[in-house]
Amino acid sequence: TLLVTAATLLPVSGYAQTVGFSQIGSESGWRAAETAVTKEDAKQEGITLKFADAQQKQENQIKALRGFIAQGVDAIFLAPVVATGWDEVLGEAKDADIPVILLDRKVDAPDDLYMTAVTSDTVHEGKVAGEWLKDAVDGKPCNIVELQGTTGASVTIDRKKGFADAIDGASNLKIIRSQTGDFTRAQGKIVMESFLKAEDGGKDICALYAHNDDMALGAIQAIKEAGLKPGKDIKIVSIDSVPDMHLAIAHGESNATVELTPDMAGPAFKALKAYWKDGTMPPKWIQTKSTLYTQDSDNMAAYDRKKDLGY
Ligand code: GYE
Repeated sequence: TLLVTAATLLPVSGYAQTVGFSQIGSESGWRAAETAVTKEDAKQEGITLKFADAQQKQENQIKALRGFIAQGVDAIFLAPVVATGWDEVLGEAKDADIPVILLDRKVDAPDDLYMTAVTSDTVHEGKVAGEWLKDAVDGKPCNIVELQGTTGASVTIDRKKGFADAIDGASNLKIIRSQTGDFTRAQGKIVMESFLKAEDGGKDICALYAHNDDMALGAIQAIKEAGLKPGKDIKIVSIDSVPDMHLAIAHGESNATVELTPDMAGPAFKALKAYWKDGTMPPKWIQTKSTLYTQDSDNMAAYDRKKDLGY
């Protein structure tokens, strides 16, 4: 009925809306920044944010979502660690009339189970990385090692595919090893060490593609310890554009990174406010920008800008 609609849509003035945010964890600098920015955005908007850190586990995210539903929050933000296995709990949120907005990763679930997804074009990011490398090697033969993100995450699947598509048909480029480093610096280093060991101390490796900067930063450490020069002996391209990566690029120890904003919550709050005001539904995908930085870019300016953002 109209009455019910008005009650669900229009916040009574002076009544603070509450949003529950199920965050994956803090595996990367990018994610820590996303958490910080989301908390700040909520403050700016006068929205109460209930924050739950899932320590990388989907079961913890499902528990958090059920908790938010039981508490009767006005909306839920979900950064889904993996793509599958969400139908049931998203159905429960839907039955409780609580809109869910996905942040930074997508789910394999019918799209009526969530209001919108705020993400960058993660296939495109992989493509940009692959095209950068294709240009950089300029037809020369190049053996590539790949550090994948968390297994089963939409971003991992997409960034792998985008990169593979970009180098498809370039017979000089070959991915010789590909393994997950779980989006962390520590795992990036460990897996790169095993790649180096397996490939004659790294002599047969021409380039590294890492699905995020943190893994690349760990790998840089491993490459140095193996007595090679990261960014020179082994070209490096990754994704996120965290401050430490801008420093590494400025120092010639890495070559390129694709930037995505950690402010996924900004567009999400905007969509929610429009919905609460008059029922406006956002599109199913709100796309944020991706930009390539290389050694020719002003990396120190980017570094300073990020520090201002509170990275
Ligand atoms: O690139 C990576 C993080 O889902 C877009 O997750 C996000 C990715 C980000 O751990 O650093």
